[in-house]
Amino acid sequence: MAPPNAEPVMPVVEAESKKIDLKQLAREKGRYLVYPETKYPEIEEFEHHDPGHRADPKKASLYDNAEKIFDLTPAIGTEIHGIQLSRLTDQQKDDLALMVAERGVVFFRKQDIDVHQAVDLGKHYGPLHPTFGVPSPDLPFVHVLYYDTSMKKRDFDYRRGWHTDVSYEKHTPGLTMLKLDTIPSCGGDTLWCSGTALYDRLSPQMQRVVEGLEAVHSGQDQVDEAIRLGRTVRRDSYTAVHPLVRTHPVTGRNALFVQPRYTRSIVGLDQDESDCILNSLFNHIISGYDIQVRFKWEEDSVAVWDNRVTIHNPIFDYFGVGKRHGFRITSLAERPFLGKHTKTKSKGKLRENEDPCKFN
Ligand SMILES: O=C(O)CCC(=O)C(=O)O
Ligand SMILES: [Fe+2]
Repeated sequence: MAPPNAEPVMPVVEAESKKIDLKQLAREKGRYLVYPETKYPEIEEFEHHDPGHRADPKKASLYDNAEKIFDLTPAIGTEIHGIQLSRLTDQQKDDLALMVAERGVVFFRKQDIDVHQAVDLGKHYGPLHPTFGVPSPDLPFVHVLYYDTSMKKRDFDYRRGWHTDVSYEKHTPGLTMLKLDTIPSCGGDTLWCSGTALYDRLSPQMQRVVEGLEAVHSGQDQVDEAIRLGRTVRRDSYTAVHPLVRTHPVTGRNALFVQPRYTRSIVGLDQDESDCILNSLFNHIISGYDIQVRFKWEEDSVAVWDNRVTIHNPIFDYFGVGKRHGFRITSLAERPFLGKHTKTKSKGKLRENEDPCKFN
């Protein structure tokens, strides 16, 4: 482990890194991840300019060039055929940001994008989130997923697997992409739930209750795990306070922003009161079958989701079946805020929240 007072250094820029083929690495070396002894500074505050603001509302750059675009469920999930993420024009990148904001998650198949191109694409959407367990020290923003048959099936409470990525950060992720290049013969699907639909279907009274609340999100269990395994703890703080309802800056829609993985407690309530509200909201996610999509991966599929308006849950049913490998690139967006004027689908028009816009 690095000494506790090691100087934090900013992760280096990937442009200078050597080309690396992760699929080949996974095939030849197995679990190839490294855990560099590097400390990172706190993620600095920044102003987020969402590329979705530059999008064409019709997203013609995608519709006019794809072979096929179709929705997987009414509430969430769209699949695009005939477009390579490795060759998007700037307009297509911006239109994709809007489509992902509106549909929650967008899927692509047979993608040739490599990890270096994915890092470049991710930077279009915001600063990248540095992670633990990387392919090499000069690829600090590449979150690797690797599981094979040597790994023991864990007892896992799937209800608690629902999460939005790294919500313990002050700036939480917006557009996030995951490519899987190796998949087991069956199993390993991933579920996404629409946070927008979760908010919309709360009663107006409950919407007002949750709109007035903030929650503590914590990644302390990841820190504890790093300490247990003797790895460097990258930063000092893994806790943030966020509103329970956040507004998407481009669509103006509100989304429920809690999940069992990282949301710990509601500010100002005692633990019993907080548990009562949070458990009820977690059940709202778990039982929302009609506002979830379940994706069956193929080799070289890519999922692109907006972590501001979705909650996801990987299904670990494939231990003993085969290897599953890929990488995730996570672009940070604005600090979560509850806007003053927001759109609700149920009413189909602008509604003014009673609370002032205190999170901006
Ligand atoms: O394994 C998966 O399908 C998703 C894992 C996950 O939660 C992520 O990459 O953010
Ligand atoms: Fe995740």
